[in-house]
Amino acid sequence: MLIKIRSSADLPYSEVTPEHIYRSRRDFMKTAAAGAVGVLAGSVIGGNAGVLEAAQAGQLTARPPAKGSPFFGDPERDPLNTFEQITSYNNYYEFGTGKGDPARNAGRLTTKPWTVKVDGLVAKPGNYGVEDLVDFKQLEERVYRHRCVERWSMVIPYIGVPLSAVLAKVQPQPRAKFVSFETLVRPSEMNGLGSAGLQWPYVEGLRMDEAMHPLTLMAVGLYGKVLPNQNGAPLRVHIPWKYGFKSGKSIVRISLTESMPATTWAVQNSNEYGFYANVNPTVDHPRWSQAREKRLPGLFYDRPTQMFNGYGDQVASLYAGMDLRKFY
Ligand SMILES: Nc1nc2c(c(=O)[nH]1)N[C@H]1C(S)=C(S)[C@@H](COP(=O)(O)O)O[C@H]1N2
Ligand SMILES: [Mo]
Repeated sequence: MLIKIRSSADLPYSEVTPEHIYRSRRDFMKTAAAGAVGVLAGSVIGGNAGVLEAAQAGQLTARPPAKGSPFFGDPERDPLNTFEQITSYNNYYEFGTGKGDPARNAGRLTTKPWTVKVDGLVAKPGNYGVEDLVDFKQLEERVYRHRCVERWSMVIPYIGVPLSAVLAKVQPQPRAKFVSFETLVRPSEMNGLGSAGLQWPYVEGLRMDEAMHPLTLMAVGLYGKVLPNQNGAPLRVHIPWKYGFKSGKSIVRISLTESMPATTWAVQNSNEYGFYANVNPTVDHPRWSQAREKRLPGLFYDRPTQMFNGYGDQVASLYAGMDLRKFY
């Protein structure tokens, strides 16, 4: 069944980086948290001044996270990385394996129009435009820690919707136990396909309860701006308690299945991490310890890695009874 293919040509876009908006908002929150300008924070921040300003500048608008929620993060412990850092140090092997390669090479990627094929165990399979899957009037900001299996980490203010809201549109059948995300393979625009040593397409996936978890985000932007190509435009998932490789970029297919999908990294390096790949300081990579991490732009592995990347309160129950060493 074909639903509809709509062009993404009307996706909002702007070159302006509203980083100052985000920084001032969060600095403001810090002061507010200290009690100094609580009333002002309640009316101005709660009233979403930063997002309004961004809207006037032609940016994506999004509901900011409530202070104290897991979506807000901890500005003291986890200050935001800059837009420059987040968009110049990337893993996106389709554009090369160097950290600067995606920023250098992903500019040629065409993201409009964009079609996502939804298939498998869903009531509404079909080809969807981005705006058919993501309600741009319901965007939320989520400040998430991002932890790569290589031990570097960042703090990123993503914009998106819960993946559960995307799945609600296509209606998984009760038999669906897993969801997988296949990402773009387009040799005419991707220069790194031949040299990365990976099999394409890049496929990652989640168990259904992981996919439906409120932390799991379908991201379409960051820093209030449409997602830069090197970060996975026009849409990528982000699962903040898992190693970064689980968060596939530039998604072109979403499949619902009864059996566990074969995912790129589990197939590629079956001796390293399995399907779940939850951040776990006690399970080392075969070639390095995961006990510590390097928070960019720092140079040293001086931060203790947090179990589930610090999101254990929210997600540990998903894995009750599972063998941590075997599956994480
Ligand atoms: N399609 C695709 N998705 C991908 C990757 C990739 O190489 N190709 N790299 C993964 C890895 S290893 C990480 S750490 C994150 C990096 O996301 P970022 O560059 O936006 O921070 O993307 C993940 N998603
Ligand atoms: Mo990664």
